Amino acid sequence: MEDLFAKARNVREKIFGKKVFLYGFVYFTTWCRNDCTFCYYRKSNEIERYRKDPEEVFRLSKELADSGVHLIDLTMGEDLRYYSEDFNSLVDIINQIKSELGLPVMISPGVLNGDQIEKISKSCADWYALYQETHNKALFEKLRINQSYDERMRAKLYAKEKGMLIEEGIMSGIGESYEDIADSLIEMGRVGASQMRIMSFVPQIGSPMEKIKTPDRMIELKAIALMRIAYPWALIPTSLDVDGIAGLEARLNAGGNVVTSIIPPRTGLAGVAQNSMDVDDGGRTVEEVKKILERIGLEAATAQEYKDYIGKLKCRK
Ligand code: SAM
Ligand code: MD0
Ligand code: SF4
Repeated sequence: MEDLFAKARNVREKIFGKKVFLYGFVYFTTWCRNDCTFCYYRKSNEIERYRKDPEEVFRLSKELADSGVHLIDLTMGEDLRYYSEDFNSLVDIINQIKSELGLPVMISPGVLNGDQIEKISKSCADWYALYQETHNKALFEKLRINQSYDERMRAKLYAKEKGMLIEEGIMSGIGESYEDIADSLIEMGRVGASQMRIMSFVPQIGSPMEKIKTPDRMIELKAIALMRIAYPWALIPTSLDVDGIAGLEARLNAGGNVVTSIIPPRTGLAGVAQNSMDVDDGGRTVEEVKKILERIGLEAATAQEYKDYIGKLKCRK
């Protein structure tokens, strides 16, 4: 395993040197029309929810930008309020972040239709993140119940056709086989994902998968290393949303190069897989991440270096 991780770090070093990118995470509405079996925010779960207004979304994004992140990831449950207003306020907020903060934007809105994707791509959002979770269709149907595998895939491919970069992702510990993971690694390349991720499943209180055990982290780490070796140029997240700040070092040592799910403390914002871990005590901040980067001989890139890199990714599509 150590040889595998060392090889992955070596491949990363050739392309990215010591530089690591940092993403701010703004989960701006936790209302959702779907019932994904693995998710805390599924509509059947009786939990406290919030919906942040546009002024607050901007204020939180600015706080993240000021703290030094390189991108703002605007994430939402499939909140019907946004569908009914045809995503106008999301488009406004993307424009405001791009023009006033000067940072690239990722949106993670769930499945959108063609018109909605066109509208968002015209707003110049850089990334569309939409994870299949698995590329085994039978398993997908058990997890994302009453959702269409093909529709989800089509949305992602259409966003790419419209000029956006796309992120694809899977989970480990959801009933997949090793062969399924291998298929997914191939598929993530085939669909043309510029960013690709794996996250270990974390059981959620009140959900149908509450009693399923969280998987051995070695599966996630091996998959990170294999993605790095197979796709040297890829952006590969090391998410703070699975094991918090304590899990960062191992994921970076496996070859990841983007720290995601940086969340400003004490603002009422939640994570997804870990809705509160390390949030309010300031564990998921640029400051804490930089301490770890320094300890293992890596460093945060600059915002300009990030923009230059995604410029190159757009050309290689
Ligand atoms: N609602 C949108 C959607 O589902 O595409 C946007 C949210 S999306 C970023 C949430 C992602 O977090 C899921 O696609 C899944 O990969 C991950 N996730 C959700 N619940 C999780 C859990 N319990 N454990 C690990 N990852 C989880
Ligand atoms: C993360 N909590 O990066 C976020 C989320 C959505 N694009 C990403 C899963 O871990
Ligand atoms: Fe909704 Fe996304 Fe959670 Fe599924 S994963 S229930 S679509 S927030």
